Amino acid sequence: MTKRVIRIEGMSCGHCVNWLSQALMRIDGVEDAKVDLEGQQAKVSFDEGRVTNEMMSNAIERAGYSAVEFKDAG
Ligand SMILES: [Cu+2]
Repeated sequence: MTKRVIRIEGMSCGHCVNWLSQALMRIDGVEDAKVDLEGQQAKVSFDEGRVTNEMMSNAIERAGYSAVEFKDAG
């Protein structure tokens, strides 16, 4: 399982957190998504063989936010 931290722009409240975490969890191969409003980021655990940064970025965009940076989180 790969963990990556995604820096997000556009979240403003708890609804954004729930909405975005659902959008990430709906991706096939995503195991867990912890969205942090204060830190404006999401920590996602996923199967690297099935999920790409582009897929996550697209899901984030479709939910109404922007993915501005991806960092490996070990
Ligand atoms: Cu909101």
